Amino acid sequence: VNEILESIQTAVLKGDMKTTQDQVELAIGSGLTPADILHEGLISAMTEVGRLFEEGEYYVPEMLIAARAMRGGLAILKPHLAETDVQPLGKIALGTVKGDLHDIGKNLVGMMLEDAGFEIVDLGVDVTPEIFIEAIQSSEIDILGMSTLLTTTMPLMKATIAALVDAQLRDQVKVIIGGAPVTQSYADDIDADGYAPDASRAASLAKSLLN
Ligand code: B1M
Repeated sequence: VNEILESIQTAVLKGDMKTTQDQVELAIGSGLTPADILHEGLISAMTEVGRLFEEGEYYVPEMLIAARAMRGGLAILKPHLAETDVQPLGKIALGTVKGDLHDIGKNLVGMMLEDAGFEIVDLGVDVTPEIFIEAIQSSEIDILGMSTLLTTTMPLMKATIAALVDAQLRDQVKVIIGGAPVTQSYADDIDADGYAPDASRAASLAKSLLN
């Protein structure tokens, strides 16, 4: 791995936001692609954080400061991830489901969707089915996007789709889902319209669903 990417990883692992941001700037200046900086620098560091947590070497506070550093790095990278200017394609309400506070992946998906030309209504984290429904009722949402990182909160995706059916809103929106434990077969099981394994594929999925 490139030296700068390695120092990005180290900085995120240490939870050192300042160095993460400096190294991301340096990486951009050195001509590394934003996609490489994102995947091989920032995201791979978070994967390592997850591994260290599983092994009991990191605890929640270490995960939190690593997440903070990652978000700091993402903020620097964001303008560089933008694709070419495109017409607004539609409106997407995005949230992490009830019981789940993870938002780095969701935010990244939001950024990519925005860059792909969608308008994003970010509902935040710990979003109940009722809040998703209110969002659809209060503005013209084309796509509802749900994220979750916890196996224990995956059923909330199914519950939200059931609530949409009950509120007779299911036909008004496309539903897309994602997050580390989510799979295409889970999306099929709960009658979601689509699943994407990462942020850039979430953007192409959203485009294809509205075409
Ligand atoms: Co938590 N955590 N965490 N955590 N955390 C995981 C998810 C875990 C896998 C760690 C582990 O054990 N290895 C584990 C879940 C185990 C499981 O359920 N199977 C876990 C746990 C257990 C917990 C707590 C329960 C810990 C505790 O308190 N005992 C707790 C839960 C709190 C809660 O939510 N109620 C908890 C807390 C936290 C922090 C708050 C400390 C922090 C989150 C900070 C934040 O988000 N603001 C945190 C972090 C940072 C992680 C890890 C290390 C990193 C997650 C991340 O940001 N990844 C994570 C381990 C890991 O994933 N390696 C872990 C980077 C991000 C870019 O990837 O989110 O997967 P990801 O998003 C991707 C794709 O999934 C996809 O695109 C994104 C970009 O490409 N995607 C979508 C995501 N959403 C999408 C939506 C779409 C489409 C694609 O369409 C709408």
